[in-house]
Amino acid sequence: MKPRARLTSSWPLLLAGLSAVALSGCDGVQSVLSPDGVESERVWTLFWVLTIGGSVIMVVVIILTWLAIAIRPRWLSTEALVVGGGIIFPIVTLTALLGYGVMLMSAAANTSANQPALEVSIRGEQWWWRVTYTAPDGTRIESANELRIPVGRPVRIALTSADVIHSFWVPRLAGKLDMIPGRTNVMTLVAKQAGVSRGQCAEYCGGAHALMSFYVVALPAAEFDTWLAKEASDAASQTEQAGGQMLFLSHGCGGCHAIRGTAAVGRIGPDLTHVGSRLSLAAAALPNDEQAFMRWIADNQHIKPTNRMPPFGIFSEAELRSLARYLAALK
Ligand code: HEC
Ligand SMILES: [Cu+2]
Repeated sequence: MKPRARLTSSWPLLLAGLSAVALSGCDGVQSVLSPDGVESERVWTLFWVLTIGGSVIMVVVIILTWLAIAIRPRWLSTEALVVGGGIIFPIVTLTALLGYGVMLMSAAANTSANQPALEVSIRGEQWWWRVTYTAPDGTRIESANELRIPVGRPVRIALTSADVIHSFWVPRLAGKLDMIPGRTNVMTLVAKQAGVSRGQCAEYCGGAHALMSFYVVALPAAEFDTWLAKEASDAASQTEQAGGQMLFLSHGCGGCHAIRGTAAVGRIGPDLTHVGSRLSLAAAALPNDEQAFMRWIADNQHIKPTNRMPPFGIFSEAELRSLARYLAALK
């Protein structure tokens, strides 16, 4: 009996440990509980109002139930208490909460910032994100798998899908919004401070759904403008990477990928013009370094099963390395 006694006595400790582990997941780049945007702060407020309010009511109900069973006071069975607590109280509370929730969530996203929104369109594709910015002069700048936004300025994101239903969700910035084929859903968000947050497709969309993520980088406004101008430019020509570029152009990569400023103009896969400057590869499936480029090209079906790029087993180690060097240098 002894071991069991010891086990029982360590339960509280075990539970505390487990909840610490579980709660540590609530902090960080993809957490609703550390909001970084105007919209997500509203979600956070509503979450706590409902959680705390609901908990208080539950505790009161438990106490009343215990009273009813153990002590059976007379006042507990009066009609006034049954009607008041069972009908009037729920109707009033739920109506008030509904009104509060609707009011809170429908508050215009960009009331605080009186400047024109940055227009971005994001298209969900199995299993990555096509991101297109509209520059101040109206030109469209294509990128992929990462969103950069200016701090404090509203960003108006037009969400569409190329195939099935996906869902755009960056918990630290806003609630989720579905990307539905044939429809454009619009989300406006405002980042409150510079930093990196992580988003995830939140609607099951087939094989590699779990590996369809991305990073959002909020930059100070001036830094963002500089970055966008650079993103709009063609890929820098790199004489020292000519070998890698040749391999890219001669093995059909350009049939699916565009690298602006070269003969590669494919539109099936992500635009790679500045792929080396992104935080991750293949929709946050891999870090962004030479090793990852090599692994991705040769073995992507093991890294991200069912993704739409064929693995290229034809390259030698040296060829893979020079391809990787070329791509990593596309900043
Ligand atoms: C049949 C079309 C196709 C061909 C050919 C192709 N790719 Fe891809 N590639 C894709 C698709 C689709 C993705 C997105 C995969 C995903 O993340 O689900 C991708 C992703 C990538 C990525 C990651 C991009 C990012 O935004 O992180 C790199 C790098 C890449 N491909 C390099 C290459 C290279 C190098 C070649 C030639 C050796 C090549 N691709 C050939 C379709 C193709
Ligand atoms: Cu998905």
